[in-house]
Amino acid sequence: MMKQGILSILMASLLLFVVACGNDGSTSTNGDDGGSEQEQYTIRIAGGAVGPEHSLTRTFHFLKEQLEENSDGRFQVDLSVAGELGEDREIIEAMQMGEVHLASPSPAALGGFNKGVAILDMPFLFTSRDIAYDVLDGEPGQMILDGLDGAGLKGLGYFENGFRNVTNDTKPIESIEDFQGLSIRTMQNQTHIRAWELLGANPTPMAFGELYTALQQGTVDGQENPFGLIVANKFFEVQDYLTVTNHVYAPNVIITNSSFYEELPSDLQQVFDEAVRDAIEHNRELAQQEEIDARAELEEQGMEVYEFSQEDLQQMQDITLEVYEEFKDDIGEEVVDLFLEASLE
Ligand code: TK8
Repeated sequence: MMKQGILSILMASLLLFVVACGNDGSTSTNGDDGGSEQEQYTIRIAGGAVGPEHSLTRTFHFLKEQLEENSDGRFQVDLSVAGELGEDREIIEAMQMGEVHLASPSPAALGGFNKGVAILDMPFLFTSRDIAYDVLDGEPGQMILDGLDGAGLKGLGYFENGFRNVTNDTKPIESIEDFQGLSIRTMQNQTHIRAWELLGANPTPMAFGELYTALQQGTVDGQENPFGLIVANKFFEVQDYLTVTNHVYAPNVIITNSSFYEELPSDLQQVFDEAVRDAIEHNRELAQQEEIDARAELEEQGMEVYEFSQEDLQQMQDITLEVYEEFKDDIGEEVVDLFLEASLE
């Protein structure tokens, strides 16, 4: 009897050992007694550095459920959120090495892999969500996704970070002039740095994970992000003033590792694609509601909220238009023209 127990434990640990050896996400288990071979795939999802309550994090939890349920357990999802796997850049590099299989970094972090990506969060490109969805889900958006192939990445679509607005702890920003001399943290994105220079501020590029501390210690006066992130990452604790500018619609680019995807059996590729499509729809609902709830939360948290007038917004748009001219060659004239035409339709 005793001997039988040890044998089964030995067998079990041997099986575990075999499973642990597979790092490309695939494992093999015997199905039922019929002996049919059902490959199992581990999908490692990196949810990025956004807070645990943010709509993006909640979307990844939803995606995990979809992948596991719709594949009858053949997909096993290992989800890391709230910065557990580092910043966007690190996550992309881990994906290129096949260690991460799904993520949705900001365009800024992908710029080094495909120059065209920089068009995605240019100032005032999308003046409404509907226009953003139409263009991103259309030919222009697909062109950018296809452009990631060269980097061993497969672009799958777009989640929503939202419309970016400005916060600071120095003074109310009520008009363009109030940007003068303010040190504003930006993403590590040349077009954003240039836009803030043109507006008279001192842009300070910095990784997202360092932002809260930089605001707390006064290394920078302010930053710009959607309401949802200002709440989820608690920037309201270290910022007093919020100015509504909606100066950039920020999408997040959903990516996977090309070879991981290609090696999936076709029926699981279908499950994977459908789950991502459902998650995009779910994410947009969450993000839209989050924008409303988060703005109310920021007022409840005592932030002083200022709205830019139409004149100030138009002036901000006119000043930052210069960025399109300056980066047209870098991004690619064809890409810039296609997005501008599509976003004006
Ligand atoms: C989160 C960032 C964030 C972005 C930023 O990793 O850096 O300000 O808005 O979403 O990618």
